[in-house]
Amino acid sequence: LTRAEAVLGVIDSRTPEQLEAALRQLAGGLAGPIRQLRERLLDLLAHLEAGLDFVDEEDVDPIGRAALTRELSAAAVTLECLAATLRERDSPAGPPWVVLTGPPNAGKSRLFNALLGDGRAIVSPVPGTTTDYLSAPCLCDGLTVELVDTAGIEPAANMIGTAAQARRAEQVRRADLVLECVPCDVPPTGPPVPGPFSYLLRVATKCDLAAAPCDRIATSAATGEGLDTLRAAITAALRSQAAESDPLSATGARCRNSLRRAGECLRSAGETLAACGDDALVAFDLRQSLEELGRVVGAVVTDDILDRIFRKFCIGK
Ligand SMILES: Nc1nc2c(ncn2[C@@H]2O[C@H](COP(=O)(O)OP(=O)(O)OP(=O)(O)O)[C@@H](O)[C@H]2O)c(=O)[nH]1
Ligand SMILES: [Mg+2]
Repeated sequence: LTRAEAVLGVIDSRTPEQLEAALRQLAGGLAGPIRQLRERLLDLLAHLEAGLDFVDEEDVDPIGRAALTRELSAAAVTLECLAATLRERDSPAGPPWVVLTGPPNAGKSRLFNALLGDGRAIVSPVPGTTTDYLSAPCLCDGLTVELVDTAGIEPAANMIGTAAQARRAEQVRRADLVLECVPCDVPPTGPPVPGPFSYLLRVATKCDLAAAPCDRIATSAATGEGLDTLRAAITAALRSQAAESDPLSATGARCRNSLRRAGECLRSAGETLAACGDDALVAFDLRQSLEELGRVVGAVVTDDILDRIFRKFCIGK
């Protein structure tokens, strides 16, 4: 299943990074190590089940406690490493870049401060206050983004202005998401920023001073109105962007969940073993764990395990 999805990933990839990720997955990626781990757990389960179901058979040697504990904890460690690899592979190079832009005096810097909850940017009624850009990590609805305040868009009057506009343009180019900030009583006039829809959010500022327009996200850095809505909109736009642009993200999420559940089952198996040592209960947890791993590599547990019991112990021959 992971390989089939990786083939789809190769076809769908739109950037060299996506192609590389898809090719890596196609070349084995996670499927290989997960299959190996699954093999070890299947062996373990075969031993346990054989001990439970075929106690009278002479060639069945029930697995010892110490060996079982050792195997379970080794498998749990391997699983943790796999999950860590997946987390690393899935996380992009850095936090999403969210850039405030708009005309001078629009209230960008005050909004920047309000979203961060501090006063690091200079705010003043004089247009052209911000020249260098400022950036800081900002927590939006559980997602950390890098929030960037920039100079207001205006024709450069001197060398400082030219440098400020160049820096602003560079930040907008680099942005994953642009917040176009315009006071709520002024219609946004600038040309729409190029890029996909989720690249731009239109924000109305200073909504405490005039009635809020309905087609923009209405905010007031003075009263705090609309800031939560803006935070939620930032997170939603970035999440929809990620889902659109990464054809492998669905596979990643699916694998992550299954690996997490498989790990939980193994931990539970270890705890059961330590608490009461009931093989049937340990086997139950192991089976659950295998089912989760099987989901990742697209295999069926029941047939596999039966096949192994009969192959290994020659029962019924
Ligand atoms: N009433 C009110 N005033 C605001 C609000 N946001 C900003 N202001 C005021 O508007 C003026 C400009 O605010 P800034 O945040 O410095 O504007 P800016 O967009 O960063 O301006 P430049 O850096 O010059 O491009 C300041 O006097 C702010 O106090 C708001 O939500 N409500
Ligand atoms: Mg400013």
